[in-house]
Amino acid sequence: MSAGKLIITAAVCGAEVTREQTPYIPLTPEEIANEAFLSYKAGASIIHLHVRDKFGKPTQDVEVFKRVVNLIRGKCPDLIIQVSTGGAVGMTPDERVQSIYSGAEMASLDTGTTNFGDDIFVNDLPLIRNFASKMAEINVMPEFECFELGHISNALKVVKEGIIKSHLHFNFVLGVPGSCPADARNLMRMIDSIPKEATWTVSGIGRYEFEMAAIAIVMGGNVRVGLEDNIYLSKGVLAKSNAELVEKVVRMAKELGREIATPMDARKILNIKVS
Ligand code: KMH
Ligand code: ZN
Repeated sequence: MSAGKLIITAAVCGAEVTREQTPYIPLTPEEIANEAFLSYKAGASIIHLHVRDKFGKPTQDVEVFKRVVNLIRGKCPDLIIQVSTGGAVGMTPDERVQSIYSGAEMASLDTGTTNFGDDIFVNDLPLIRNFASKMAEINVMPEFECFELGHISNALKVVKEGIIKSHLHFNFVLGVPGSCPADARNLMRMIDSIPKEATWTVSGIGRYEFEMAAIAIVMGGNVRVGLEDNIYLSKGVLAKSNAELVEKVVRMAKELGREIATPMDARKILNIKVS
């Protein structure tokens, strides 16, 4: 099978990871933008973006998002910025959706409710439709975040309802405690459930990050890595930067004969114009 270029997404910060878990998690706008830059230099073409407040806690404040989006654009204008509308568990929908008004061209759209460790991450259909309509209104492209097989059905339902007109791009998030386990058969089932013209990426959580990446590289999918999903470069070795995680995927892809997409390549594949 000849696969196209590999889009690498770097999820540089997330909402949950703390300095106690790793000293390398970026928290301030400058640190987050710098990690985005280093990831871009390493081969990432999309940044999945969460931001933190001045105490290092997750926030969806649009002003903070705007600040980080502008800082990133200043360093790497062609990089695709995908803001999170997932935020953190317990945030209200209104709070979560603010991020789409930050000037980014893409946003995550979580298409179903799931257990999330001890918590429940709530994404019912009215919320999904609401976020999808708001994104469509301002031409922000969604990436469907699917933690379970049924989340693909929800995404396709919203597409069928005509709310989404953009290219269909899925992210299979596998290995969140309490949600769908990260294994090859589960991933295959998800790949088989999306339309032929859609593209997909995989986020293997924790120690599954590189295992899932390897499968995506050979199956013609795309890969998300980053400290949001996994803080280790290898067993017991903390990644000192998101760039180290991206570099590892680049090495794996090279060994397996897959070329890395530049941000402009990724824009072409996903049909996203330069902002
Ligand atoms: N922080 C998680 C509860 C997303 O960015 O869209 C949700 C999340 C998904 O990270
Ligand atoms: Zn996220």
